[in-house]
Amino acid sequence: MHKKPLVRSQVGEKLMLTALAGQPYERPPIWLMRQAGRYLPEYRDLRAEAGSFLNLCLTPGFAAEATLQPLRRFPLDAAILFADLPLPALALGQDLSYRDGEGPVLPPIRDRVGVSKLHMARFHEVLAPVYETVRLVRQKLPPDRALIGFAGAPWTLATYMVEGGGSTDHAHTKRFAYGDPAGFSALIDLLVEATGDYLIAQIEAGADIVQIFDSWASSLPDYGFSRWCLDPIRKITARIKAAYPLVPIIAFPRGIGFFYEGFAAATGVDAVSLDTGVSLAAAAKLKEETVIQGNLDPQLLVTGGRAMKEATDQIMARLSGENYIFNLGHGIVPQTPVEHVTALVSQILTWRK
Ligand code: 1CP
Repeated sequence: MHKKPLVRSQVGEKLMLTALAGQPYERPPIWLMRQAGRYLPEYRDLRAEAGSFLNLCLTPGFAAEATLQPLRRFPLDAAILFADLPLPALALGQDLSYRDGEGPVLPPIRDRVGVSKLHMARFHEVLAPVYETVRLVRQKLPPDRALIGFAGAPWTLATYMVEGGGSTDHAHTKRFAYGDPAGFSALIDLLVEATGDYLIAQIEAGADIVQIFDSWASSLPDYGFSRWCLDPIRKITARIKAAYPLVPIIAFPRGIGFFYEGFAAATGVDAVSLDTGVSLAAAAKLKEETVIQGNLDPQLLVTGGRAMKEATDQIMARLSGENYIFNLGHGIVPQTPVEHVTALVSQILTWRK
């Protein structure tokens, strides 16, 4: 694999950037998807203090604190911006709220008339607190820890905007996309523009890396996969690379199975995050074409003990070495005991071949 140049001032400083450049390292970096959140008692306290989840996300002092909490407990190699995936929908003029302990709720947009009401006029104004959070975190984060900015991919964000919240079948989104591809394209094109702007603003505020979450890419069949998953991510990547060629981009196209092969080349991203369904054999093969991240089952982190240790050893034995970042295959769940996270992080930090 081609080795990418590192920014001189960052050489040897951030293990995450060394790994993302495909350079050799002593051990793989580790961070964990959804490392902030309800499994941490200090997060639950902060959440109660903030009142609402939206207030937590959009108050820089609170959001920066939530971002930093997991790094105070565990020696992780990266912090990930505390925000939520549907925030750009709010910034485009769609209402967004949260029911206690649950996911986002939005008034659904089901057709091109709905799409035509969205606009960029107040986009950066609404998201300004997120950029301020990035600035605050970068100031407080030690220089050897990376800060990951993030956004949802257009397809995944569109599923929340069209369904009006979380869904497992994405039936309305598919009916819109298949039935009126030009109308749905107008939504995706707007989200490509908005997401590119959003990630560039996070980089300008101090994010070292950005990750694009296509958490519902799994729901696209071959028909539509290029148009709604690959193309939008490729366009966003090209735009970021034109402005900031040295900022690594990670994509998480969750659950895409065989489509993982060639994904990095097709989109231009520097790394792909693997879900729990990718076999270690397939992951080892993917590692020859791009940097990979993943893919311990978050439920093993709930179980802990021997099962977690064995599974982690198997992953490390097969994948550690350059081009690999340790992570989960999806986010930490609220039932996770904190001690299991401590044990996992220490296993990676002390791991030797
Ligand atoms: O530590 C971190 O990772 C920080 C922040 C973070 C991130 C990166 C949160 C906080 N959310 C996200 C991304 C996100 N949000 C994704 C992509 C990653 C993934 O696939 O898990 C998605 C799909 C969402 C949407 C969302 N937000 C859901 C899922 C809803 C559904 O049914 O589809 C939920 C439950 C939320 C709320 C949320 N976001 C984050 C937290 C800590 C919470 C829980 C809110 C609470 O405290 O009550």
